[in-house]
Amino acid sequence: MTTLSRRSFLEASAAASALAALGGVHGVKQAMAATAAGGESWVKSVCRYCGTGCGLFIGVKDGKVFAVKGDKDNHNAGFLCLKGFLLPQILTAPDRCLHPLVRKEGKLVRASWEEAMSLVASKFKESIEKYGPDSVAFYGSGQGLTEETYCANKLFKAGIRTNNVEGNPRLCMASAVAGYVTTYGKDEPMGLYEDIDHADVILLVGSNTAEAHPIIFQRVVRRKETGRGVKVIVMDPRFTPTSRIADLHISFTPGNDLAILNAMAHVLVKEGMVDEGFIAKHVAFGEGTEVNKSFDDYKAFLAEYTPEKAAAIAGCRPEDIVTAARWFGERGKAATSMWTMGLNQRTKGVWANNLVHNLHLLTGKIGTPGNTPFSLTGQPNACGGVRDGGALSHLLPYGRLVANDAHRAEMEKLWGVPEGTLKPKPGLSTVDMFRALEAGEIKCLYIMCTNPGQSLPNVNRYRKAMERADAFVVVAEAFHPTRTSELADVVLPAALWAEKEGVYGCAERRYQLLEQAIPPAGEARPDFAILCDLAARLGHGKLLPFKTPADVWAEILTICKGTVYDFSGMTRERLKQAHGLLWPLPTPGHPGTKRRYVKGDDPLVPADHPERILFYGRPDKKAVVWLRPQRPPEEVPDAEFPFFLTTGREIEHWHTATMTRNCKELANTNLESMAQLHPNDARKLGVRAGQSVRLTSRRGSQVFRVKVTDNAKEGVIFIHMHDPDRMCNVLTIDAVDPVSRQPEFKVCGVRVEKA
Ligand SMILES: Nc1nc2c(c(=O)[nH]1)N[C@H]1C(S)=C(S)[C@@H](COP(=O)(O)OP(=O)(O)OC[C@H]3O[C@@H](n4cnc5c(=O)[nH]c(N)nc54)[C@H](O)[C@@H]3O)O[C@H]1N2
Ligand SMILES: Nc1nc2c(c(=O)[nH]1)N[C@H]1C(S)=C(S)[C@@H](COP(=O)(O)OP(=O)(O)OC[C@H]3O[C@@H](n4cnc5c(=O)[nH]c(N)nc54)[C@H](O)[C@@H]3O)O[C@H]1N2
Ligand code: SF4
Ligand SMILES: [Mo]
Repeated sequence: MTTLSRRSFLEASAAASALAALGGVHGVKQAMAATAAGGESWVKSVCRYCGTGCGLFIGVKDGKVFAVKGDKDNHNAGFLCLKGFLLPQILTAPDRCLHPLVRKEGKLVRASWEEAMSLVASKFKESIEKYGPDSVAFYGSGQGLTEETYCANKLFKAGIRTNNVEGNPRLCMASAVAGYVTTYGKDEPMGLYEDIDHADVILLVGSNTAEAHPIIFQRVVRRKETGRGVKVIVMDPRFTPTSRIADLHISFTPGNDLAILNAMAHVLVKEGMVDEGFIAKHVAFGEGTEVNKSFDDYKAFLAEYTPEKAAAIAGCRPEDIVTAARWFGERGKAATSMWTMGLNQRTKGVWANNLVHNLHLLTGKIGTPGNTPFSLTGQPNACGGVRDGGALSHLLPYGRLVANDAHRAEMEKLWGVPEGTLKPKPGLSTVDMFRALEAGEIKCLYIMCTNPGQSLPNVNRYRKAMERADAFVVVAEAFHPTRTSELADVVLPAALWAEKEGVYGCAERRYQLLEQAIPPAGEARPDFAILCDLAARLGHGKLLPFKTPADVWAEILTICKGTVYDFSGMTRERLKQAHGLLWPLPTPGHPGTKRRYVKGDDPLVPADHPERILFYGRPDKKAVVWLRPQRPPEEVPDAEFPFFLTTGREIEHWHTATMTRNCKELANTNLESMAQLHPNDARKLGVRAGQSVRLTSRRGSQVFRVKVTDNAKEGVIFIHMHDPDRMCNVLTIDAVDPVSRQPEFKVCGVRVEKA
């Protein structure tokens, strides 16, 4: 047993009391009690990385995190993937940002919190006074805690009075949001992970689940191994690790799966696999933005999407489309579909989402075990903080809209601000926001928990915008330097996962509490505390009067009440006890909701409703099958730029790798972005593995080494997004979906030259 020396006891109690001032000491107290007793303690939390949201326990000894272990009582049944397992290493990384930095004479130099915060406040104040509230903006993240994102949203929309509140979910989930909203009237999936265990056919479209959601993939594999005759269909241009378990893999030219999805619907209708009764009761038909079509109109629309025609457009085999439709549509078989960025990061992303929902609505395969259209969320809190919490430029919390008079009036009342405080016009969406920075219209930008200097499309353009002499850029970051912090005027050191407490909401409407395990490193502060400080300095302290994140949560429970998200029964105490809770959960005694819209499960469906399902999100209580034509991506290869470029992830790294490059097992594994070429393309170009090539698009140029791999599709080059030194986003296109405003990271044209 270790005895605590007087010195370390003093340090420990000083740290604890400093934290008590900032709040969130529950876990710390627990850990310190254990430390004082010489033992180790295990603090309940959630993985920092993907939207799978695996539950885990953080092992603390001597005030340090020494390990994590999976939570057996959570949905992940105790399993974690490698990234999750290696989380402890990020906390003590040599490039942790430990104190504020302020740019002086072109260089970022160490400053006190007081100096940094008073500079930030004075710059924001000056800009607001001189140029108005819309001259400032907030750019947040699906990785921020719910309480943090809520505070930022409230400060900017109700305090500063600008709707310029955005976040990286615009790059990620915006098309899924708009897909759910246009089809069902409200955002967020209706199913849950458990549906995988009941599915007979699993359609993975535009999702490299094996690498991006490993623990969900493991569940898919388990279902395939243990269920009888379970079929997995993968639709991805590339032959990914996910496609290795596929019973059917449809590869096609990027951007053309709208034709395939419509052709699947064509086969379902033609072969009588639709559920006429379900359609009559629960489905409406629409085109454009109007819900004014009939089933017959839809059938006429589908007539031209024969499998042959779709296959010719997409470059796949017609018989594969027929097989996919038959497996999906077979009566009595449960169908779950899951999709991610292959559909969302497209200029036709919302339409692609609608087309997946169409398949479920036509067959009635929705809302029963194993039948669900399930968008996989990318980030650990894109659902909880940004989507549900309404921290995008057009949203207000919990399903409310900026442009809706009644919603604004309701939020003004709830927030106790005068009528007319909230502006009716949506703010700028991400790409437009950075263009406004470029144009000098936005003068001050607060960036929190995201690294846009690497992750934006056509990134050099927006890096220049951040570098403008008259732009004041604040970056709250846990590491330095990053490709964004290097451009900042002020860097604020942020406490990291395990160093603060708050709620994350993952893909299946599951909210869970991350407890604090250790004090923040160095002078780092939780984003929550930084935002409260900023609010006070800007004269909006009354709006963020919170002492602890738990205080924020208590307010949030009053804001969600009565909405379709209602989780007002999810008290902090319950979250502490539970291993994740699924909303709606409107009373303290409510068990939570497995399947939304379903009678007997979802508390918002009246118990005496005559049908098994009620799509209460839309005024007519129906879901919409949309007539969405095939359209090509914004930029397709031509003589000058003859290759498709597509970008995405690999299993070892997380986005811009600020965290994963700090794990020794991952640092030397696959961090370098390489141009992944099909062997035939390599031959044609006369290049070999390891040689350097220069890739050029209409926007930029970058040298990469070549990787020759059978995973590639001929004519399509894949580059992962993780490498800060070789950024694929120098090449990507910043064209956006007209509805969701999400950029088309997945498709553009490039040419290749030997370098
Ligand atoms: N290891 C790891 N896991 C992560 C992350 C990470 O950085 N690293 N990030 C998380 C986040 S935020 C997200 S959003 C998710 C993303 O998860 P995924 O979307 O699964 O990952 P991506 O690699 O971006 O893209 C998926 C696939 O889309 C395919 N694709 C390209 N063009 C098309 C097309 O036109 N149609 C179709 N159908 N597919 C196409 C690509 O070939 C690629 O294999 O991952 C999450 N999980
Ligand atoms: N080419 C290409 N580009 C893409 C994509 C793609 O598929 N292809 N995908 C897009 C998608 S889906 C996404 S989600 C984005 C992700 O892009 P980003 O959000 O820019 O990437 P991350 O590396 O996750 O950045 C999170 C940052 O927050 C910091 N951080 C960690 N914890 C904390 C904290 O508690 N507080 C604060 N203040 N900072 C913290 C990390 O160090 C890191 O620098 O990338 C987008 N960009
Ligand atoms: S699957 Fe995602 S949430 Fe689960 S351990 Fe891996 S990275 Fe973390
Ligand atoms: Mo994402």
